[in-house]
Amino acid sequence: MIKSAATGAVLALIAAAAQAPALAQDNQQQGQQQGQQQGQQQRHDYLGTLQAMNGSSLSGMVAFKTTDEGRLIASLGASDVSPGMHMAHIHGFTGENPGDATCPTDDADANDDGLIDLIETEAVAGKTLVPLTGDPASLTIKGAKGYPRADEDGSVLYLETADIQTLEQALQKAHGTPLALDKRVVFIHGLPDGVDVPDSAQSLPDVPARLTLPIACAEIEVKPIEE
Ligand SMILES: [Cu+2]
Repeated sequence: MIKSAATGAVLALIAAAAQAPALAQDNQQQGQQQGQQQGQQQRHDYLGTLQAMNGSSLSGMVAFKTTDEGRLIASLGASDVSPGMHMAHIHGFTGENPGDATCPTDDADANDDGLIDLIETEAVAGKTLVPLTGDPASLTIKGAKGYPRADEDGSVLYLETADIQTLEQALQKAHGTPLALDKRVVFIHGLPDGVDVPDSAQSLPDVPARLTLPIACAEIEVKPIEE
């Protein structure tokens, strides 16, 4: 498998974060440091390859790593992204035993307008669950700070950590569903400025479709991360 620059960058980020307790334990009590052996069985790594949608040429990947300290390290690396902020979230089905969300194929374009809009993804990918922002566990979607931002060269590097227990509790309260990352997908949203979006493209209430149209999707799978 040939790794893109973004893939390499994200793997390096993940490895660095896992080895940097100061970063990984941000906002957490210092006293919770414990031996590497403890909790080893509960650790999982998750990876997903971003597939471009809706005319984007984006490439990249997402990764989630759980740490012995009960933190989730979320990271996203991508290239060929239009400069500026892009909403990005974990999407999936709700309920105690959620079904497996998948990335939409061309068949998802129900109204045949050539775009797969946010609403058209729901049949196969469920709803918006966890924002990739500065505070994922808040589950704040609209107006949240810290969404991934592409630089002038179109590169995105996002890295954030969250307390897994806080996140699980928030998801139970809001959606009655566990985190269950291997049943989820990640979407990156937001077409470039100036792109003509047909009125047929549906969106969230009061949010222009240009901002919510997906530009990439990744199915999350349990995978060992090479370090
Ligand atoms: Cu989303």
